Amino acid sequence: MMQEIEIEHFLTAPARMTPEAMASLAGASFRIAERVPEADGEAFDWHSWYEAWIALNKLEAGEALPTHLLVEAADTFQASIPWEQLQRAALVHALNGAPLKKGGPVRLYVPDGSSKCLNVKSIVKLSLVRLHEPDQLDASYGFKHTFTPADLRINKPAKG
Ligand SMILES: Nc1nc2c(c(=O)[nH]1)N[C@H]1C(S)=C(S)[C@@H](COP(=O)(O)O)O[C@H]1N2
Ligand SMILES: [Mo]
Repeated sequence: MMQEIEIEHFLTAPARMTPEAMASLAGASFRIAERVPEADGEAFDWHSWYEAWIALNKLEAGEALPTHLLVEAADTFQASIPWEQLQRAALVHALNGAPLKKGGPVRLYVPDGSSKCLNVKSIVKLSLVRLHEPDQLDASYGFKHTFTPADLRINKPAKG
């Protein structure tokens, strides 16, 4: 079964889309090498997708404008990207007409991004958010800290 990407926007209910559905909503596909020479695969433009998605959800572009895109990957890597850095961003969804084997179901490239580390692979969730705290405004990335209930019990200081 085709893997779905979770999509959240601060004004809508969470939704899910396959890479194919996202690409067809965005319209035109192009070779990612046109924007990132060393990269390979078929991509669609982030803003083409976003504008079509806004229309589909009957949102008014102005009031729906996010400040950041939060990207979460299958390996718990995640990135928070300021909207202005997404100018030429694109999502790779296929390689030679087939779903991505490596870095799939979709991989983000951010040619205008402040770091190559923002090129998140194996995306499972995209959240379109509004962030306002000064310490949240810059781009950031890294592995999410995840603690199981068992870890928390072990790490809890002993009473005494
Ligand atoms: N899912 C996921 N995406 C990721 C990473 C990761 O660890 N997991 N590393 C990031 C970092 S730190 C870099 S520098 C680039 C490396 O991309 P490359 O393997 O195409 O060189 O991928 C980014 N995307
Ligand atoms: Mo990196």
